[in-house]
Amino acid sequence: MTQATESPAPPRAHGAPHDAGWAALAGVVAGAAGLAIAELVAAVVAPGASTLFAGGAAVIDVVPPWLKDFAVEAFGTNDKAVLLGSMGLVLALGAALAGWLELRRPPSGALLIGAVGVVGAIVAVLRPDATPLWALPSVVGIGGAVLLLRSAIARLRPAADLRAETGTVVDRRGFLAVTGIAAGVAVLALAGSRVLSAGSAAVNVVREKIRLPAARETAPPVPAGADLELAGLAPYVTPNSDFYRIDTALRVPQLDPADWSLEVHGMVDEPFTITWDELLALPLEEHHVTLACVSNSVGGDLIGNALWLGYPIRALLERAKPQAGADMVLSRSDDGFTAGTPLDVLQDPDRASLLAIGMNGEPLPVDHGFPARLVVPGLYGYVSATKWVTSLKVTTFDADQGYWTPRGWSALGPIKVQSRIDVPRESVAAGAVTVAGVAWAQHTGIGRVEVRADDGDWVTAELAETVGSDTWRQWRVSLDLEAGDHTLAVRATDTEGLVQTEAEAPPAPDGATGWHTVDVSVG
Ligand SMILES: Nc1nc2c(c(=O)[nH]1)N[C@H]1C(S)=C(S)[C@@H](COP(=O)(O)O)O[C@H]1N2
Ligand SMILES: [Mo]
Repeated sequence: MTQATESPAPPRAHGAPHDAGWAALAGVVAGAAGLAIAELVAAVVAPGASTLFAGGAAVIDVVPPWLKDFAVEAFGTNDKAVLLGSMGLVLALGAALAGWLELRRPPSGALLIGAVGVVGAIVAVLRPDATPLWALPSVVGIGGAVLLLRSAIARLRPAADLRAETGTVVDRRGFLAVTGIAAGVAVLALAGSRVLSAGSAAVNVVREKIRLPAARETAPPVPAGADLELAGLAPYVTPNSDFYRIDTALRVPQLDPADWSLEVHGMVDEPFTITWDELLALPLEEHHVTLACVSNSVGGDLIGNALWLGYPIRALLERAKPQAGADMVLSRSDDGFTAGTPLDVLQDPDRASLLAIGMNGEPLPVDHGFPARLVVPGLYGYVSATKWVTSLKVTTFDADQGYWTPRGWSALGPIKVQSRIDVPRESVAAGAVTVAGVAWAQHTGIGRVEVRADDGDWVTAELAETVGSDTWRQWRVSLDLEAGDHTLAVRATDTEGLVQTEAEAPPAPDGATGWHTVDVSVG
């Protein structure tokens, strides 16, 4: 024998580097099994209580306005998928680290995973709609992950010790078996939770069966000239499937109208609760209203126009009889979201503020607040448009705050006059170029839209028809453009003469300002 083959393997106190990789893998598999078990328990106990969703919801709640702004701007309505994806990545890295730690220094890996479980349980119990039972998914799931991890790594460790003495690996098979079982648990638990939560699809079945009553007061028909029907120009009425969606709900509330009710209470003489059937029996109204998000950046698309069917909030308040001193209505969603709306705006007889149940001729889509939401012309959604609404509390701005106010957004959110160029967006042929878009100043109305190329003179655009001041308005103008690069700019003026400001402001705290510009190459 040669010298080389005779020398024993160098002694190792801990797992070989090779085992570190296996340990990390076991960490990830055990972690995945734990989260899947938590999903399964949550599907039985309370869907919102899953470690992932409660954790994600908590992250959303603590996100500062600039980050929310950034997320909405960068990912638009995919912001939730991005959030869950990044959480998954962080958790996977943490679980891999836990596996490695457990091999090096037991039980530190198990403690790390356990800590995640404790945080998950605390965060779930602190959700606005939680009960103490909401701790269960994290406790059971992460408990399972800890057991699986300890059991798997324990089988790697003797192997490492033995190798130090003999150079052989003995329990790789046991390790693989435990890790395989953990992977199986993950898959089965996830599948089980999917099957159980398929019950939530039931709300779609209920929704499909609903036939909404006709409005007592129907909306005026949309004038033929309201929609210029140009390719690339946002249609006057936004189809439900294209309507922007913004909310803090990682899991959309699944409310059966049979169990839904709206409580009107607080500083009122006659508090009452109204059920779905009672609401449907009331004289309903239809109104076209353009909803806009405060997070919309200049030129952005977090805005849409729909025909809403509902009952006037004003009438609900009349019945409840607000007391002197009240100046706000705090509306609350089933998922805990709240909006603070000035009481006088909701009582205004000339403003069509609705408790809406219909959107463009169908029941509200689940994502847009089924079975009932608020729609208030002229205010950004975050201070008015509560979806899945279950409570209206008459109160004061001193005593209560809507969800976004302590997070850095203004307590009051009137929509600012704005305009957007939809066409052209890139390149056009030289000559007469049609420039078109939308402009909005809800509840005041658009009086004029002007467009200019580069530093040229402002040219007044032709305004399309509109059903009224509560919706956006399309506009169009023909500009003579020579070949070359040009910057088009638009500015709107409301019917009271207020000109859209050129001063640029970000969405936070009360809505973006500035002129929308588009760079086009003309050839
Ligand atoms: N329950 C609930 N309602 C909510 C929100 C929310 O986060 N939760 N977001 C509000 C905001 S910020 C906006 S802009 C509108 C958007 O309504 P949409 O998703 O139907 O377009 O809903 C409002 N209602
Ligand atoms: Mo919003």
